[in-house]
Amino acid sequence: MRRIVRRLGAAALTVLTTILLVPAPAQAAPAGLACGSDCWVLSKDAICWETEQCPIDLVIKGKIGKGGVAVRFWTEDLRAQAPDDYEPVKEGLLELVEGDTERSITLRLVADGVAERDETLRVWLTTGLGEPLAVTVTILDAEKR
Ligand SMILES: [Ca+2]
Repeated sequence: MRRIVRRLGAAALTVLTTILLVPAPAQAAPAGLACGSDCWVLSKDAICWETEQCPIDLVIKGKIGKGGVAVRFWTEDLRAQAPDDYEPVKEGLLELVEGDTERSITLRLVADGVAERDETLRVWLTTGLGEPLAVTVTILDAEKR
């Protein structure tokens, strides 16, 4: 009897250890921006070469209402600095219309011809519903290419 209890204890400990050691999935679920009562704009972080324009892809899940939804967006410097590394956006506007499933926002990056570290900036999006959505954009230095 005692052996069974001990074995059960060991099994329980193994299960517990597994639960504790398996890390929570970081960014497994894409971040979402509410665009209606049954509508979400999903996005992933973007990575682009500095010599390119940088598309930020948005996927729309659910239903956009008849009047459409205005998504306002703006950029924020992180290590990347506007306007040296990219063209800043202060008041961007993307109008989602009924039936949209995929849209994108394009950032213009600035190639400087100088070797530097990869740099990041942030793009904020809001519909005025719920929390704004932050997308991180990584700019890869083309001199390392
Ligand atoms: Ca560069």
